[in-house]
Amino acid sequence: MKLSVNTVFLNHFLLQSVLNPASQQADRINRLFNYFNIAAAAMLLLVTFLVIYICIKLRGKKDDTNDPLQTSGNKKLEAVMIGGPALLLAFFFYQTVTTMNAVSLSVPKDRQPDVIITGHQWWWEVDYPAAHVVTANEVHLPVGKRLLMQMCSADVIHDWWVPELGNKMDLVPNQSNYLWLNINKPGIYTGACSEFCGAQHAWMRIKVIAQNEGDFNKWLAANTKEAIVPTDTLALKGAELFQSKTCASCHHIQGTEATSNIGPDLTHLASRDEILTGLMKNNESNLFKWVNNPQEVKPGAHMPDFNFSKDSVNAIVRYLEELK
Ligand code: HEC
Ligand SMILES: [Cu+2]
Repeated sequence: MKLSVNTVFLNHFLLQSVLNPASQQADRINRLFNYFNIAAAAMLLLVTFLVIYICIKLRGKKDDTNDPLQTSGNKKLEAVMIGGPALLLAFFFYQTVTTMNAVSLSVPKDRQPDVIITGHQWWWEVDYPAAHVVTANEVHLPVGKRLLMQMCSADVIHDWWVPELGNKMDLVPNQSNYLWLNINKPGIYTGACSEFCGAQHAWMRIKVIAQNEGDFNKWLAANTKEAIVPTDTLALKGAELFQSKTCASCHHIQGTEATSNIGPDLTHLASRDEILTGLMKNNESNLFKWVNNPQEVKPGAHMPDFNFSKDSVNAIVRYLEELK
């Protein structure tokens, strides 16, 4: 288990960079960031040059006994020293305001969000209201469309940040915040909750799967379907246990009596690559570990230990693996 956790962990870190903008919004922010960098580098060079130049040129000579020449009041120099920074400030003020305007436009009254993201301790609920699709943790989004994301929280303040896709947005209880997003190129973009939100904050990772519109629509269509009804006996037993052993009171499986959103939607769990927001690969042995002893896998997670027999866990896992 150690190894699989570590590789997933590394991927999540290595892939995140503000220097690879992949959305229109990230492009704008990145351009502003570059302006600041260029100005700061020029300033550093200028000051360094002046310090060195003055040290060499104006240092005391061997036979100097008098104080150096004292001067004061140089109108031209003062004008440059006040005017220069003032111009720079004005330039950056203008650039910052236009960037903010381009990135965080206000939301027209009748514009419905394309996606509603709800932060939970410690996972993400992902709702596509127009298609009546709800899923969790892996956020599929189409490339080349202007998306409006509504950001909410079910408990405490969380913060959405996927560096390649641009700005952060807080998810605040009893309030909706909005994020505009035009993704430029397909890919997998990772991020993390960026506002400390409790014990497992560090394992509240974000995974955005940006797809061409065709692929995205295929995925969406597959996710509008109800969950598969299992056919083999072990999975059927698992489905029964799922409904009778309180799993159903926290999870949603479309087409069954499980309709709660205290935990992630599991309707198409088996179609996701990872579970527990990136903590583990989604496979039989990891699902077994999780259902068998959630508190050991993700301590503090809001899913209790059940003390199931090994057979019961096997049955449940078989069922979960059928939820394609
Ligand atoms: C008290 C509420 C609660 C109950 C009862 C519960 N769960 Fe959960 N479950 C959660 C929460 C909350 C999470 C998310 C944990 C996290 O990532 O921090 C979760 C996560 C999961 C996941 C991982 C989903 C993903 O995409 O990462 C699976 C699978 C799961 N639960 C299966 C079950 C099964 C099977 C049962 C019954 C044996 C069950 N749960 C009972 C609350 C619950
Ligand atoms: Cu969080």
